[in-house]
Amino acid sequence: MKVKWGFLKRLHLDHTYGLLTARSAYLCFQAFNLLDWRGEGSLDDVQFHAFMSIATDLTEKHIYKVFDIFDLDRSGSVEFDEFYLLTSILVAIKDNQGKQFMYQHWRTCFEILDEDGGRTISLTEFCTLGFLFNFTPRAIQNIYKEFDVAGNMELDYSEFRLFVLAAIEMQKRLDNEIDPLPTRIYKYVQSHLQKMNLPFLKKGSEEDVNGQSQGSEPMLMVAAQMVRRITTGRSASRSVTKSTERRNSIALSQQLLEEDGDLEAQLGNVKEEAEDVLSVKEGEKDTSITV
Ligand SMILES: [Ca+2]
Ligand SMILES: [Ca+2]
Repeated sequence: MKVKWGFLKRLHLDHTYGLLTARSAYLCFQAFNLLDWRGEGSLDDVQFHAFMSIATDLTEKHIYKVFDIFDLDRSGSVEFDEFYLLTSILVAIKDNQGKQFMYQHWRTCFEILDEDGGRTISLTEFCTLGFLFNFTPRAIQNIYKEFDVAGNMELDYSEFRLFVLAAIEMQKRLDNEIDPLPTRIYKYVQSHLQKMNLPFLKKGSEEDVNGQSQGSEPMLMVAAQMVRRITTGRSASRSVTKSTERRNSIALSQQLLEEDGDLEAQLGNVKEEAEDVLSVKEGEKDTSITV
């Protein structure tokens, strides 16, 4: 599940408690009131669907599933407390803190996943609802292999608790192992430049992925330029030029966008850094590239 609504990007969780900050909770309440246009203090399935289709990339089938799950008191509608819980999860996922959220609210998450209320989470339940926390079916299979101690394809409280503890440890390890974001983007751009045999990639720059040395400057420029183009949403047609470098970089950014939809989100995070780089470059040289 991907959170795509700009409004939710303004909301954040308090790190200590894993709940919406006061300001975020206020905004959440305002959003709820807007959606609840009849003023009934609850959202019906249609209003809920409208919200979820703006906020996420879930299919209609999944959205109605989420509606059923979050209607915790089975009232046939989603009240503010239920909406608040859902929003907290969406914000956690948006901030890549889904597992942290599970850790902090493991009992609530257990109850969400335990759809039939039987006090265990069956493999089927996990598979049906795992998309909420972005677990792939394969990951879920592995979870059961490792944490279903009793071997009955059900996770009870203690098995689930063990799994959540392990997941958070795994997440920490992953976070430490993964390169910082700008480096990853430079690597990504670099590999594409090489694949496309672009002429302006100077020899000897292949090893340098941090954009520090003279040799990698063109690559850095392209990355910065690409970030700027994507994040400002300007069309390629406005940037047509005779410059080979510029044409190549436009082609490259389009190709990157087609190949990796997630890149757009990743690139948004380094926009400022990239713009700094670009403005320095523009100040230094007459041959600057503007988009
Ligand atoms: Ca309800
Ligand atoms: Ca169950």
